[in-house]
Amino acid sequence: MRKTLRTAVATVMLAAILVPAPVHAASTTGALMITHVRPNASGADTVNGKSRNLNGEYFIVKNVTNKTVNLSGYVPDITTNTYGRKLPSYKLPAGASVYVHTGSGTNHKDANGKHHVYRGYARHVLPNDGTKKNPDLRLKKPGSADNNSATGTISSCNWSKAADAKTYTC
Ligand SMILES: [Ca+2]
Ligand SMILES: [Ca+2]
Ligand SMILES: [Ca+2]
Repeated sequence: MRKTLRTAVATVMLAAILVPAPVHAASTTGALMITHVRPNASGADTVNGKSRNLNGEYFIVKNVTNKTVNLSGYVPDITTNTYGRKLPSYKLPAGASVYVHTGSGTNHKDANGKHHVYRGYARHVLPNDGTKKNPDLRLKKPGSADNNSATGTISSCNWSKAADAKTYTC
């Protein structure tokens, strides 16, 4: 009996060791969670003084609830600046994820079932070098200020130096 228990305990401990713990673990205290980020859009950010591929810079937000959530009013707070725009009105279905693009476009669901919303900036806003801050991006509940503080935060994401066209897990 004792030996069986010991074996069981040893097995559980071994299993715990063998399951790799994720380095990052996205989390949220609200309905929406930042799961991924691509801070450094593919290709040169600027060519001849003009910003390029603004929509190649994005982060991904997931509705972790079992009902539709409107993104309206949620505040992405990039912790190195204070010009964060609220998310637009867009109904994100239960369990679905949305790409939040930096540039302009029409909010929509694509042919592969992926959702996209656009923030309408004329330049890149997510820092390619995220070594100075931790976290680099917070998602705050509606009514919050983009003041680089933690107040109102439901989910956050941190990165360091972002490679070109690389997507990071939050
Ligand atoms: Ca960037
Ligand atoms: Ca900010
Ligand atoms: Ca960072």
